[in-house]
Amino acid sequence: MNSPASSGNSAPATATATDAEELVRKTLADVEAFMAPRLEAALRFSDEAAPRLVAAMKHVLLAPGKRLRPALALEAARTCGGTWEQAVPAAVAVEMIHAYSLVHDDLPAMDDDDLRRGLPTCHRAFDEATAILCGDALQPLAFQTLATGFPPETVGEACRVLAQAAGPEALVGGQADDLAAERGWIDDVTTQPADAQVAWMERIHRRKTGCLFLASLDLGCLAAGGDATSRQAFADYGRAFGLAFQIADDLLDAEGTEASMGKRVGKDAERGKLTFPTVIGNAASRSRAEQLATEAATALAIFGEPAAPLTALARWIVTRTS
Ligand code: GRG
Repeated sequence: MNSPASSGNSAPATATATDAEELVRKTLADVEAFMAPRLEAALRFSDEAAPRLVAAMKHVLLAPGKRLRPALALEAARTCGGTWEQAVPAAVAVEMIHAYSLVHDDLPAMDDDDLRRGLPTCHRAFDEATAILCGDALQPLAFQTLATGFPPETVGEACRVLAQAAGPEALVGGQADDLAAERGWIDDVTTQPADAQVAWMERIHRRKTGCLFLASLDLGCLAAGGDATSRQAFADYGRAFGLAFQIADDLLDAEGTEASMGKRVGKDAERGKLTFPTVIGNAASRSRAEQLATEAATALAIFGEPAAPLTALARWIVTRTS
């Protein structure tokens, strides 16, 4: 299967909410079926790779995640006229960076979690040192995947895009500031006015979560030879998508169950952490997330019908239950 187009995955222009949900369900199921053998293939090594390390990498990378970042990369490629196959290195690489960040985030030194994707976290299933090394190994492997899979004309830009999204101004910087606030290493943000608290949260999440969504879309677009206008449209979609995702994640942490989420919930409240629901309330959070989903959909209007799965996905991330 090259793309969902070949499996009839498209929605009529007048799609109802149920049609849109069905489209997302089918798209994510297609993405999982498409990605599973490719992720597995990406973890085949010579016997120079340590068996316990490889087992840990398989435990985290092949665990049942939603594959949102691969879905964004694959669908961005298809939406701007390419195929899923062209975006495989991008999709595999972003899932590797995401998986590493989850492994390190779950470590005792950070969030200290026991459950991830419905399975014991890496340091629980193996041990702390192996979990650190597992994250360490997934990072360079992501860049090796891009370096091997992208054509010479775009490989440099692809590596730059991912490095920036995973680096100190993005994923790691957002995580570091989040930790600094939680540990009291910086001034207490919770004493500031509500709009300053919202601006703080948006700045954290834009870097910690949003940048990797943006990179997934950008790499998919780049892989398909998308032009500057397409890249800008995906950037606008991605910015709104990322924030909508985070607000929904905060709502799920407040309202979801461990069984449906496959991870511990209620952590934010337990730690007195700033979240959109605690600062602006559940109803305002939900309506902001819905408004962002609309903004995301609008950004992709230039693509017309081919953007239907990404448009539906932006709506689904705010109504999801896991
Ligand atoms: C350790 C450098 C470093 C960064 C960690 C990813 C991350 C940054 C922290 C995870 C903590 C967290 C719950 C963040 C909220 C958003 C998020 C990334 C949720 C997990 O992503 P999903 O829902 O997960 O796409 P699956 O498992 O479905 O892939």
